Amino acid sequence: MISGLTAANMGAPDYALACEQHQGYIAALKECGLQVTVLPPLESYPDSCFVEDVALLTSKCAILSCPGAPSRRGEVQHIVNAVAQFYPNLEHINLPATIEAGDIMMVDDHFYIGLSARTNVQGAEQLINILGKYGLTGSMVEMSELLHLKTGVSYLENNNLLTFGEMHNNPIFKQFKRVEIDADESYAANSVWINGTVFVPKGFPKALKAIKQLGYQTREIAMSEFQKLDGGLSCLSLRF
Ligand code: CIR
Repeated sequence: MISGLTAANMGAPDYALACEQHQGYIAALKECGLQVTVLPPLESYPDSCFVEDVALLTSKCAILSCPGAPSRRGEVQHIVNAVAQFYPNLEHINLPATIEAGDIMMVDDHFYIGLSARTNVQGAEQLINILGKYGLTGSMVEMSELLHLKTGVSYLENNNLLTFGEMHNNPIFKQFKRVEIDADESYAANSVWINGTVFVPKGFPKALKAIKQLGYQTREIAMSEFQKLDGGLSCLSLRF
């Protein structure tokens, strides 16, 4: 990440506060009309709260990822049953392809796939092939500065994108209305549209104002402890 305040210099997360923030996140999703399945903790995989990275849930199928971080690969097998409850069509990404779904941004039936340190070209190619079987499409996005694609870009529906850093002037996004998030609020570039309300991490007033100016209802979500682990707001859930 390239903003001044990074996970590396924010200190260790407070576990009790992280649990409280996780409960707040779940409550906010429910209050916006979602049914929420909460998975049991996986103590042997400390990054497993970032469930977004291990699966891509589309309108037609679910695709289990193959994380680029070796320490996270074992998380995938633990989410299969939960995903299978909702999806008869389960697909898999297989090594040497790697992909983390934080690198995938859905815009209707199209999926932008960031080529990051975690997601390689083979991963993107396997994913695009799978999507094609279901009438969905994908395209690759070059990137060099961010952990995941959605660290720096979020689709808020209605052709609106939040962008940060290298994503702002990327020509692949030129057809969107792009709202640039300042470097000192870069963490808020990962905000999430939930049934018409945009969830924005708490504590980023310029980003919040810009999103309100787009005409959205907003809801601030306390995320400080997950930010310390490089986890964005979208990462804590799989939404479909
Ligand atoms: C990791 O490095 O994998 C976790 N500490 C953070 C993952 C955050 N996930 C995301 O941005 N989609």
